[in-house]
Amino acid sequence: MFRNNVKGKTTMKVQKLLTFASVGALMCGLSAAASAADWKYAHEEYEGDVQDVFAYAFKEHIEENSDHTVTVYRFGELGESDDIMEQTQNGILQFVNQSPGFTGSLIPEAQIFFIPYLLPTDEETVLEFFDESKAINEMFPELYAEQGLELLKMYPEGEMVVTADEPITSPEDFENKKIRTMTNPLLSETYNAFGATPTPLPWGEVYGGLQTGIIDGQENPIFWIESGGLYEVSPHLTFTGHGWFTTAMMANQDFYEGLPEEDQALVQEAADAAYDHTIEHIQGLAEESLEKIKEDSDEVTVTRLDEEQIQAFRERAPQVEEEFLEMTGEKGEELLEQFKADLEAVSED
Ligand code: 6CS
Repeated sequence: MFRNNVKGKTTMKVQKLLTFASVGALMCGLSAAASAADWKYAHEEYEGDVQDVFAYAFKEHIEENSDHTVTVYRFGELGESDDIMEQTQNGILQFVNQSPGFTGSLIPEAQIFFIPYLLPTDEETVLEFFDESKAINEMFPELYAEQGLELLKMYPEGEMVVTADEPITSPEDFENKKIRTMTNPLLSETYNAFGATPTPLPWGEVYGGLQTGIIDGQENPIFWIESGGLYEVSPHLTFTGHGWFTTAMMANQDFYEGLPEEDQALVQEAADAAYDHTIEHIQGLAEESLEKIKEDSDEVTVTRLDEEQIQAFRERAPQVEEEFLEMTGEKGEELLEQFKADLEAVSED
């Protein structure tokens, strides 16, 4: 893992140079790559993390069932999340995994995942929702298609947990706290509503920001708090129950539509296989990661908000929902309605 926080130490300058060099190399190899059918796939995480597990399961399925190969690029190899999305839209990469946390400016409706307390905390219900939701499986593909992207899967990575320099039990505790958010406007609204000062930053600046006190906290799933060593520099963990880290895996649509039918089917099957494998992988992952954190640090505290404490945050959710509707108009309203209907359907079982 990246205990020494490679991303924190790598200066932006060096990272940009690396990105430039790597993208240049990709472009030079582009025509050869197309005929050799070596598909390039970038994601936002590190070796063994959830998006990496998905990517390697996808690669394995493709390579076991065809002559094609898949080259996987992890965080930092080709730049930040925004860079790999741009490279995919430009056709330099064929596949990308980008979390809606960074897709907000491109597809404002993808910010729906940041309306707090919309998704339940119960893992089984959430997994059933992703499997069966019309909003996820039918409406989102249309929204991504408008941006030249063939959405192959959306999947949850884990429940969001807040880490900070002090335990957070109420909106008052968030006062004057600079909380790092992924770079989408609605997530800033959520933390505004929660009483904090939202500070949108790309991932590469988070560990260093916490270490130097530029930010006072952040949110992420437990596996990432563990694998990134975030608890070392932000040791007070609070389960607020307000949402899940969700992500999306997709292809450049021109590339996908240009594939022969059998290759399109192969890609769909590989995405299905990777999804099943990843869903299995995430079950129990948060508990395991929390154990590792507790074993490694005496400083860490874990706070699970009770119903009354949660209520103080939950009652601030409607203003974020309103903001979402303002940002997304009719399309967002339709999506939200379907999202809620799909949630109700799985919650009733
Ligand atoms: O907080 C972030 O920016 C990162 N969190 C996760 C779980 N995956 C990738 C993302 O960049």
